Amino acid sequence: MEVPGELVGALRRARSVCVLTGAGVSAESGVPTFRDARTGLWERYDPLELATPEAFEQNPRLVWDWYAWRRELVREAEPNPAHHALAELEELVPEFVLVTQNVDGLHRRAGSRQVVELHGNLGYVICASERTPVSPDEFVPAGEDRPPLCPRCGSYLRPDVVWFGETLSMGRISEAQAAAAGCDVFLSVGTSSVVYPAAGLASEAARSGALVVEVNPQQTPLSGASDHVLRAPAGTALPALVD
Ligand code: BJW
Repeated sequence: MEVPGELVGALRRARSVCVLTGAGVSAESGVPTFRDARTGLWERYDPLELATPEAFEQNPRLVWDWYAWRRELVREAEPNPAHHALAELEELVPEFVLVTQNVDGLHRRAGSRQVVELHGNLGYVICASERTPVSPDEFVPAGEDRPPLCPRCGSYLRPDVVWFGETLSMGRISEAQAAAAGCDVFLSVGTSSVVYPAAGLASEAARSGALVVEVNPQQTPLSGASDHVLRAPAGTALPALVD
């Protein structure tokens, strides 16, 4: 695919690059997005209604099973050319931060090192009350209709992810904001740009004078405010950008 010369030049000259990714970057690995076509458990339940503390309160086993299903899906998935291109870009730029909203861990598996997982990682489990990590060999089974329990306090266990209405880790959001505000080029890849605070990072970058680039086959609220839009799947656009 054709990449605008100005964009290629800006990336070559960039001292600092910040990338924000969303579910679309993993779509070509077979991991469903949140707001696109539905497969598997997505057919019957709205993912946006399951990713809430209210859903966990009302039906903890359903939410636990949904994440167990996704964990399995992700375990079997492989990073795609978009993940690999971003890992390669990190090696070419003096300062590079990859901020992801994804909880699938595929960026690290592709070799990216400087990764900020804004919404957590579904590979880890925490106690819903204490918020401390619990490893699988410590899980206390609680029957078929409830999630496993914390070995220390007996509360339900839950995935270590950020649901709607929950606050993000201060450390992670500060790191992401500093990277966005300090970069020369900001790439927004495969995100619908509607969930905050992640969706605000592009405007922070633009305010500081960064070139803002969107990679997404569909229009989003960020499209009109971007300096360049690559209307293509990330697995096509990112390798073309990096080569
Ligand atoms: C491709 C492609 C291909 C397809 N290549 N692209 C300010 C204003 C208004 C509201 C708020 C605000 N601040 C906070 C809020 C409330 C709320 C919020 O933002 N709501 C909006 C929906 C309005 N935010 C929060 O609650 C956050 N907490 C917070 O801010 O705390 C303080 C606070 C609380 C309450 C009120 C005010 C302040 C927490 C947000 C946590 C989001 N959690 C989830 C679940 C994570 C765990 C899990 O994975 O299960 O995060 S929800 C879900 O959305 C998930 C995603 O990370 C996130 C973003 O979705 P994403 O990645 O963009 O995916 P999609 O599916 O939406 O888009 C995919 C895109 O890919 C599409 O555009 C496709 O076109 C594209 N695509 N194939 C490239 N091959």
